[in-house]
Amino acid sequence: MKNHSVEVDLSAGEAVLRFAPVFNVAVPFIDRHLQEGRADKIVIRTNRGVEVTYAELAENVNRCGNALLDLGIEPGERVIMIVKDCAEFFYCFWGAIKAGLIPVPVNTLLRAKDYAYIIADSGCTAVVYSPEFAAEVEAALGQLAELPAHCLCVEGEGGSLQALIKAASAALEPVTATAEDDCFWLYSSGSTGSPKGAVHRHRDMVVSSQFYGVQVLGIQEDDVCFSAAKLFFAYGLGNGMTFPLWVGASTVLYDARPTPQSTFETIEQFKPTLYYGVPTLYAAQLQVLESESPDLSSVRLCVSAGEALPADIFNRWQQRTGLIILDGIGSTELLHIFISNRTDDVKPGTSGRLVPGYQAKILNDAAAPVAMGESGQLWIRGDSTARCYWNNSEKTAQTMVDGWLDTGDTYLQDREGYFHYCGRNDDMLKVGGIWCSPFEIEAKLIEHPRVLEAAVVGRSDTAGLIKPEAHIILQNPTEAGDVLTDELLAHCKTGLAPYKYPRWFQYVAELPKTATGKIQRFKLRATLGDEQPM
Ligand code: 3UK
Repeated sequence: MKNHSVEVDLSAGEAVLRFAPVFNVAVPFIDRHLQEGRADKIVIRTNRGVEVTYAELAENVNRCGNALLDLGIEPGERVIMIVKDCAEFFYCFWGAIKAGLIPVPVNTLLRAKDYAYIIADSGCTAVVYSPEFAAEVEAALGQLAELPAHCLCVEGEGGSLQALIKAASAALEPVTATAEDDCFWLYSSGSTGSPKGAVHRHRDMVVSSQFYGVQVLGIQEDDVCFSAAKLFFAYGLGNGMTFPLWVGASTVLYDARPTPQSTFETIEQFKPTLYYGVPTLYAAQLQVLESESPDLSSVRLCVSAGEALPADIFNRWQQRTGLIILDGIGSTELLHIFISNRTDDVKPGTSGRLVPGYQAKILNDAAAPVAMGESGQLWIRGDSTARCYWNNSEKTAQTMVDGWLDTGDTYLQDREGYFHYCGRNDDMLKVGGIWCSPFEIEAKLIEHPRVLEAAVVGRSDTAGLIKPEAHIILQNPTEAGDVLTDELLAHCKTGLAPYKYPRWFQYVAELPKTATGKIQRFKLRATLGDEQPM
């Protein structure tokens, strides 16, 4: 086989992927399009009016790879990317991979404390950030004992990544690698609040693009993708970057916070065929649809992931727009969606059936398979699974066993083969599709001088979506009331990522605990929301 090529063999029914012994994944995703005649096709359009062709993409990927090498970054070293959705995200991510460096895209909504942890944990050589995040990044650097060798702002005069890209050579040979070699990392939040770096290999983006992108979404060259979920999230990375690049399609990038309004405007302006959101955004968009009728006629299919999509949201969206939302479950560790509904096979309120290329087993507490229709812990096997967690052999050994990955989710499979989500096995919450640790919010609340103890649990809002609720014991119970709630809210909003503040505050006299003093969060969990969240 030609170096850096991959064969998709469809003869056996299910696709089999064969990778050339020498394989750098930047070649099939970037350079291949020039050989296949797409040089002049526009691949990226942004809300700032930027348009990038496949030829310009390949050239800037080379320039950026060279710019990073020119700084003295060595093969295998990490480049942390705190970068908004923009063309430079592509240049940096793929330039690093082509040059043998490890790009690590990070959630841009995090705070200085989180960045300080990730920078130190990754042992990165460089941090690249968009100017919007400069304050948090600079504060993070101020908290570190040892600074990374390079910190680069993407934009700006002299010394910025953009300036280095312009000045660097446009010729770069792909570093020799194999499909099994480490390629990029993604951080996922752990229940103790410390994020874990999932180490992904060169083959992983090919596997998710082919099995989910091509075989489930049916993505083709003429599709136009728009992901409201950002590129730093494994979900957005596939939706808005790897899937379109795999088939020579194009993508629309929006670099600010996705609101229902901005999302509808982007759809009207750029006419995507594939639209990817999260349940919270679909719920908010449905509210706007009560009074407005944006033109969504370009869209052939909508996708949802990150948290379970309630059947009610699916039904209302279909009634209002005539479009199907395909719900599927994915994870950072598996890179993308491994159980999904299909365009011709949807069961609203379920995650659907297995994606080709993946296997599932549902185990009881004794690690034995449950009977059909019973719930248990969902384990998944597939070729896009991370090799390990960086620097965390204990967590790796617990979660990744004989090629199987413990998703941390409780699921049941019904007689027709559909998988039903039944909740997490830990206390972690998904809020707007993004991880949220109750421990982290509790720690923030307890910092406040008026708070004696706090327990945070997930509670469903009126749309059936989970948000954090705080149960609080005060130093002085007579202070309970709206004034204090406003003060605690303001306290949480500084120092915590913006989606992490509690939406309800309950002042209580005591918290349910085990004999050993551990808070029994399950006893606090309310299932039905009757009050509007804040
Ligand atoms: C939960 C869902 C029910 C579930 C992701 C698509 O969400 C992604 O990755 P994360 O690592 O979180 C994984 C966890 O999120 N979850 C995700 N989707 C669903 N629960 N229904 C769903 N449809 O707890 C899972 O273990 O942030 C989603 C593609 C790539 C991804 N990384």
